[in-house]
Amino acid sequence: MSKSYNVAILGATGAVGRRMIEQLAQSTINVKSLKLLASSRSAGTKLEFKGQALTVEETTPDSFNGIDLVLSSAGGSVSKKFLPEAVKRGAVCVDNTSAFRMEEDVPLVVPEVNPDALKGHHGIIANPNCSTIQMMMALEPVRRKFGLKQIIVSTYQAASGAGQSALNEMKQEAQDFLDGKDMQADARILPTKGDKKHYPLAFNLLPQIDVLEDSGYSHEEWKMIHETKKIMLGDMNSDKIKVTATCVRVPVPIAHGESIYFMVEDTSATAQDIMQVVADFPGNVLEDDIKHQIYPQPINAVGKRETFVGRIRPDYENAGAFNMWVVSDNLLKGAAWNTVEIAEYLDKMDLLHQ
Ligand code: NAP
Ligand code: 3JM
Repeated sequence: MSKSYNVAILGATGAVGRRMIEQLAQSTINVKSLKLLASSRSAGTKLEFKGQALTVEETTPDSFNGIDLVLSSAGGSVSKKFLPEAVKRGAVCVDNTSAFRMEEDVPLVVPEVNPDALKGHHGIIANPNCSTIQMMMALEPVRRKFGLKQIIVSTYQAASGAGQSALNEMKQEAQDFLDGKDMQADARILPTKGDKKHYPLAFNLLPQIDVLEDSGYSHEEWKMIHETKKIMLGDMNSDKIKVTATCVRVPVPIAHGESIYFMVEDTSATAQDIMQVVADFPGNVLEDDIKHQIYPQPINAVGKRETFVGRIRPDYENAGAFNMWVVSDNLLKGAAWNTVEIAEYLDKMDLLHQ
């Protein structure tokens, strides 16, 4: 008989939090009780878990009394404020935000890729950024078999990655555009909430995700580079794999796309070999049949836990280099499902305790 747990979801009313409730209901985790936490704004809201209506509560440090497992997705500052309180009270926290990802004693985990990193946890486990996760799923099987020297990635990131309010904003802009109205006035959140200027996303592309840094890169690009090194090599600053990224927000509601150019160490690898290892990796679906125009598309990935990979082809001008196209639901494998899957691994590995 597996253990049962008192679980709390922090940020339960958000785009990710609502999917955490769904994914937890479908998981192998034996839930003794579930507490739904958010801010005072949505305290009193009722949400359903396994057919039962639960009332959302305002979060306070004492919300975590008696909780074994916290699934957290309410933004970095909320995690920084509350997760140490939850850990103090004995809970294990799986955090979806970037708050703790780069701390040395915090494992950064994609369960199919580096499950053993969970063994070193001290109460907090970080879920990587959505764009990093799907890239790790596509490239880890390649790294294991052929070695990886370099990754050059351009992302095509869905509006929902910036939260429910960003998705609503894009839909309003699209409506206004079609009605012949000015859509500039609707832009209040994107490219990123805290920044000085806001631009419409509907019928547009925004090459800024998260804040822009003095280096010239956006913080999202920085995350992809350093999270990749921490997950694949155990060192966020390793130079063993060179990584660079361009992150772009596109007017797609859900599911991120990525165009990935990569170089392997074993130059005898063929595109067929790459397809084989990608297809054999658990959690991946190879959709690569150019004769029949089969390739991954966001509209087909929505609601799925898998990572979809296609358009795998060699760079005929550069031995050992390839291109691929990767799509996954940013709210599921990129966030809620990867978090719940980490909790399933912690349970199975008997690590759901401090
Ligand atoms: P969202 O739709 O805006 O939802 C935000 C959630 O946080 C809501 O439940 C909100 O509750 C809650 N919240 C806000 N301030 C709070 C506070 N002071 N105390 C308690 N709860 C508070 O955003 P989302 O898309 O679900 O994303 C949430 C967070 O998850 C992001 O900020 C990000 O850090 C992380 N995330 C990670 C990934 C990833 O790549 N792994 C992807 C997406 C998001 P109210 O209803 O009360 O406002
Ligand atoms: C994805 O702290 C915040 O306001 C959230 C910003 C955010 C993050 C983050 O940095 O945690 C929005 C969307 C992420 C992420 O996963 O890195």
